[in-house]
Amino acid sequence: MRIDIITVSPDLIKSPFEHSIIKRAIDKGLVDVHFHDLRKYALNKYGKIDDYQFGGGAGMVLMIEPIATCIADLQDERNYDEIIYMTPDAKTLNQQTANTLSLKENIIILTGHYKGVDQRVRDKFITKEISIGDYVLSGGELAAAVLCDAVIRLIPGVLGDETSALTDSYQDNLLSPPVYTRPSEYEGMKVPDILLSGNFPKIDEWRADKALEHTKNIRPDLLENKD
Ligand code: 6GU
Repeated sequence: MRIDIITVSPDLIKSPFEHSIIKRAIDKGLVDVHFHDLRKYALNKYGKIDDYQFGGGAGMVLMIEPIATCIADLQDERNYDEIIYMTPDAKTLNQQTANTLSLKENIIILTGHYKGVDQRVRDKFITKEISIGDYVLSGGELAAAVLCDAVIRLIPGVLGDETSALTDSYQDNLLSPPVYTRPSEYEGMKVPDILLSGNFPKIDEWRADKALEHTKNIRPDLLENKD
């Protein structure tokens, strides 16, 4: 998979790609991530990429021409399956979306800033808009990093069996059951007997019960979408 990220702050977004599972995925050649500084596509030598909004109001808006030029340059090289815009005024990211995106070959991610991008960018180029939650960040860069992490770890070969994504919370619209490790007793707090029993069918049943109970308590909305 190849991911091209178009941003006004490449430095803000690079560091998560230099660590842990994502770095390993890049080193193994399972994903190729490229950063494109929007300012390099500026209209003039002063690096102009934004302007005041028509109709008045505070905040700068990213202009269409630099973004159009950057996307055109990328599309000259290859076809893209999705051109994604990170913005708080969109549907929120969930595991299903991450699963779907992890199967794509080439994607572009455009991150917003200031007041966002000229609506015509969205109308002309964007195939998918994603928010990461109901709160506002100062830019889409961290949101893009979150999306990339959620997607990249699902690419076949990135996680080993021991950390299989299939047992993740959310994979089946359930939150995870509790987990324990040694010691089996800490200051009178005991690990549930069932987990020490060696009875694996019973342990699976216990975990399924706990996952359901936890989900009912914390996120009952998830159960409404569950078949
Ligand atoms: Cl994608 N961008 C910004 N700026 N804020 C957000 C977001 C995205 N998702 C949640 N909040």
